[in-house]
Amino acid sequence: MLITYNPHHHLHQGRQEMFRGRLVDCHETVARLDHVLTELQRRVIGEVRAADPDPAGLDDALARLHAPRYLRFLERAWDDWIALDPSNVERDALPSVWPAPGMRHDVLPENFAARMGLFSFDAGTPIVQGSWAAARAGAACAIGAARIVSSGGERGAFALTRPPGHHAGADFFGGYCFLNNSALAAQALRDGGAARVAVLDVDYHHGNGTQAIFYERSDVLTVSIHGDPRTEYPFFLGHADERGAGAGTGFNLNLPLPRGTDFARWRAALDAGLTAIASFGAQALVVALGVDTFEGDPISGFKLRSADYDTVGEAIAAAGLPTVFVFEGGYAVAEVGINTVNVLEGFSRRSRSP
Ligand code: Q9C
Ligand code: ZN
Repeated sequence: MLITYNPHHHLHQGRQEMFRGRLVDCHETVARLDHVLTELQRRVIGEVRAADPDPAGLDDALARLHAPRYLRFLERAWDDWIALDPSNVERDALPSVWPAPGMRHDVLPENFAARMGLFSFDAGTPIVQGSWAAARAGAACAIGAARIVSSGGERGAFALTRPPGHHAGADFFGGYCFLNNSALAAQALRDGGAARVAVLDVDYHHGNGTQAIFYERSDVLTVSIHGDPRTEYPFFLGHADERGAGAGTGFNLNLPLPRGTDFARWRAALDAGLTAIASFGAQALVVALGVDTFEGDPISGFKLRSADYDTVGEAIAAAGLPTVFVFEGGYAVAEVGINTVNVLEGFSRRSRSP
């Protein structure tokens, strides 16, 4: 399989996120991706290549799924933040005010703090000077991986990128995410000729952004296995009764599991998800690959062990679909590389001898 990484990921390096009334060090760090790259050099799974950060048609592809005014906001956010006060260069931009339901979302505020709130849903996702450049190149990485799989060049590809994407919606950031890399990869597979594409989100947290983007569409099935939103982030989406709307009714599947879930129970949910993907008749698959389901993850609550990830990769390969893996969460920094590469190794082995 082909591995492409975002060569600009290090430009996004948030300092602090809001947690229980204080600012704490960001969990979503440059080291996460670096550990995966190091592991990929130690255990060769396939060719590792820097992604083209600015391929043809990138901005059009972003505007297919994201609102133009949101993209303009992200592109200019850092300059607007510095314009408020030049000394802001030493501080991350974080939102602190949001429009509640019933308040106006249609009027674009002139005030920067208000725009930050309009386009976000948490105070855990700092914007820094390089956030836009890193996020845009990351989206390019995911789209590029999908284009390679579409062209039949590879059965599997891995877009190794950060910041992650699955919490980002058409017009909001949050959950460490700005652009929805997994959704953009799914759309690129559609554009490449796959009539039906499935997104399988195995990150610990519900893929609320991806669900929202495709909620009324029948050509993309979204499946997410995650901590039950009654107790787990992102709290306000991800329940089992969310099945899609309009033309998309029946094309969203949520498989919430309680905090503390072990691999046997998680594996049963994976099988249910893969069964749904087979019944849907998917012609291509995107895996939103978060490894924050690991027992040692500092912000999550499932109990998967390192060896389990190999089994996960094998089960995904057994679906027999052209597959694009997109890197999402995983915060047990020392083990993120091993766990991620275990998935890819299981997938590759099973792909070669089905
Ligand atoms: N102190 C992804 O895994 N906040 N995002 C958790 C921890 C948000 C996770 C609070 C977690 C977002 C891509
Ligand atoms: Zn996560």
